[in-house]
Amino acid sequence: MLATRMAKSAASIVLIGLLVGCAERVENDQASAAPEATSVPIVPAPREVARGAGTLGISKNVALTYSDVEARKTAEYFAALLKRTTGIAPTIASEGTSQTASVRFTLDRDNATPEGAYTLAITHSGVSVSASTPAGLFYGAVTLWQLFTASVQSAEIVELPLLTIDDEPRFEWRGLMIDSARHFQTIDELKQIVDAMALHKMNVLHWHLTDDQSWRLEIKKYPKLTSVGAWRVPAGAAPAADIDPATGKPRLYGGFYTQEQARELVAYAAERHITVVPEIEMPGHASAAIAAYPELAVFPETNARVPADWGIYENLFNVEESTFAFLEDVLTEAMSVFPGEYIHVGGDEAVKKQWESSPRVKARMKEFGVKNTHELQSYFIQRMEKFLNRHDRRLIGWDEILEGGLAPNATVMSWRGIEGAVAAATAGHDTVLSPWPILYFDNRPLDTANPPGRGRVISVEDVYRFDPMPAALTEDQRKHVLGVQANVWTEHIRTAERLQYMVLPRLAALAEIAWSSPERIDWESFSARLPEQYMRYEQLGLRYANPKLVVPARGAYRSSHQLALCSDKLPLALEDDAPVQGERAVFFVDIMQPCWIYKDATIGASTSLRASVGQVPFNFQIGDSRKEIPLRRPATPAGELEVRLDSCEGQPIAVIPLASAVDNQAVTQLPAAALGNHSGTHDLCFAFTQHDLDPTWVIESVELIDAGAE
Ligand code: TNX
Repeated sequence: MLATRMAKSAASIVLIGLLVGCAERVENDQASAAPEATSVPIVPAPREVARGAGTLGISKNVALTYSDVEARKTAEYFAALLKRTTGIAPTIASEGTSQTASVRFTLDRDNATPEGAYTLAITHSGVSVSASTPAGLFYGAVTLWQLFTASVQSAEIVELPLLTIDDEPRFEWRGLMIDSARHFQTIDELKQIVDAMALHKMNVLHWHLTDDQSWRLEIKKYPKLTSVGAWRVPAGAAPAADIDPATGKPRLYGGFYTQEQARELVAYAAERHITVVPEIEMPGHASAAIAAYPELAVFPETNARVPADWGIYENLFNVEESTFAFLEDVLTEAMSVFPGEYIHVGGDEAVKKQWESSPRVKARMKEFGVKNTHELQSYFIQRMEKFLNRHDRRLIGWDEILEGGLAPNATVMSWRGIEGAVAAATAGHDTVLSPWPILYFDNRPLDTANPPGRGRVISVEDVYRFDPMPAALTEDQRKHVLGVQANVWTEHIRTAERLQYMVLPRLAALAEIAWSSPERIDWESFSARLPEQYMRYEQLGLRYANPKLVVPARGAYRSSHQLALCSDKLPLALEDDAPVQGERAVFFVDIMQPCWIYKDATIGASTSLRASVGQVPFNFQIGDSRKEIPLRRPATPAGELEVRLDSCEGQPIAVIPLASAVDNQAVTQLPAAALGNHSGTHDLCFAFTQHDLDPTWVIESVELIDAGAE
C-alpha cells in the first residue's frame, strides 16, 4: 500500500512538474494541454495530455507490476493484448516483489476521482497507470496499449513518448446495441464485439434478444420460447426448397443462448467493464413468443409459425393476468442472468390495431380504467416497471414508452430522432440518445456492394459529427442525458464478419463523442488518428469498413450499386436468397419502387445492353404502404425488363423478356438487347413488369456493349 501511495505521489509530482514546465529533462511550456490531447494517437481522445520532450525507451522484456488483485486483472489483460498485437510478452509481478517495473498498474481506491478516470504518466523512470476505480485503471491500460501499438519501432525497443494523461469519460452510457434476434451470432462472435467495444472504452452492450423473428434467451419455465421461438424458415423460394433430410421440411435458421452461455458473456463483458443490458420486447415485436405460446396472443392462431418477414407486425401480447405473470416470470429469469441495473423492455412499434379490434382487450381496458390503447401501453409498461423496481432494477425502453404517459422512473432510449430524449429529460427522466438514422449502424458505412445493409450511407464522419447533447436542454436537464448508443439491427447482416464491418470504424467515432469532452471533438484530428486505429483492427484480425474498398465505376459496366435509384423510400443493399450455400449477390434496390437509372450513358446506334437480374422475396411487413408500390403490367407471363430513355415514363426503347430467368433463383444474365436507333448521352431507366410484388425482380448489373467493339 505504501508503495502504491509513493508511486501515486511520484506520478503527481511529475504531473505538476510537467504542467509548470520544470520537470527534469522534460520541456513543456504550454500553459494549456488542449492542443496536445488530440495529437497523441489515442481514440477516444483523452481529456488532458501534457507532452514532454523525448521518449522513454522500453525494452521488450517489459515488466509489469500491480498493486492488488483487481489491478492484477488489468495488468494481465494488458499483457495479453500487447502480446497478441505486438508480440511483446511482458512479465507480471506484484508491486512488492519486483523492483524493476517498467509499467506499474496502481489502484488507489482512497483517491476519489470520477468513475472511469485514470492518470497515465510516462517519465524517464517508467510508466505508471493509476486510478481510483477498476474501470478507470482498465481504461488507462487501453490507452497505454494504444500508445504501444503506435510506438513499436524495432524488434528490441519501444519508444514511448514522455507525457502525462489525465482522462475521464464525458458520458456514463457509451452503448452499442446488437440485434441477435434477426440474425444469430454465437457467443464467441459476440465476445469479439465485446473485445472491440472494450478497446474503445465503450461500456454498455444492449443485447436485443427477442423479436418477431426469434426468441433467443433460454427461459427455463417456458422451454418452447426457444425450442419453437428460436427457429424459422428464412424467407424466399430458395430456403423453402432447401429440404432438411432429417425432417423432410425446409431447413430452419436460428439458435439460442442457454442461460449459462448468456452468463458467460455477461462475465466476459464485466471483465472488460462492460454491462450487458438485455432487451425483452413487449408488447409488440412479439410474434416468436406468440408462435411458441399462442395463449399470449390477442387473437391466438393455431399453428402460427415464427415469421421471417422484416418490418412491423400487428401481433401484440394480450393483457390477461396470465400474460403479465408470464412476462414477470421471464423478467425474473432474465434478472438472474443479467446483474446490471437496467432491463430493457422494448416498447417500440406496437401498432395498436389488434388491441383496438379486440372486445376482450376493450373489456380489460375498462377494468384497468384506461381510456385508449396508448394509455393501455403505458399501463402495461408501468406494471413492468413496478415489478422491476420491486427487484431493485430500472426499466429502460424505446421512446414510444412516452406515449400515453411515462412510467414514473423509466429511462427513455430515444431512437425516432432526439425529441424523445428532450421530452424525457424535460420531464426529469434519464435518457440515452440513439437516433435513427445517424446512429443506426445497419445503414451502410460506405457506398460499396458488400456487405448488405440499409441503403443509406452513414459514414464515420456522419457519426462523428453527431452532437450528443440536445441544444434545447437546460444545464439541469442535461444531467439526465446518460449518454449515446449506436444500434446494429441485423435484418441484413447475416454473418459475424459483416457485423464487424458495420461496427468498425464507426464505433471509434461513436466512442469519441461518447467519451471525449466537447472541446476535444475535432474531425481533422480524429481522421488523422484513424489510420493507427485501422492498424490495430488489422493486428486484432477485425474486419472494418476501409474507405479504400470503394471502387469507382469503370467502362460501361454498372453494378446495381453504381446505378442511381429512381426514389429513396426504402433503399436497401439486399442480399439474394439464393444460393442457400455459397456466395450470394447483393442488390441495391428501393424495395418500394424498384427502378434504376444509368446516368449519362453514352450510346450509339449499335449499342446493345446486357443486363443481369435476380429475384428477391418481398418479405417486408409494411402495412398499407404495400398498396403504394407501383406494378407495371407484364406483356408475357414471366414479365419483362423495360428500358426507357431519359425518363422513367413513356414508351420503352427495349423490352427484355424474363422467361430465361424465371426459374433461376440466383442471378441470370439476360440475352443482350438492342437499344434501337438512339445516340448521344442519355439517362437509361430500368424497371420491371410483374403481376405481383413477391418475388420482386431486381437489377444485379447492366453493361452497354458497342457492337463495333465486340
Ligand atoms: C426500427 S428502432 C426498429 C427495429 C428495426 C429497425 C431497422 C426500433 C426501436 N425498432 O425493429 O430493426 O427499425 O429496420
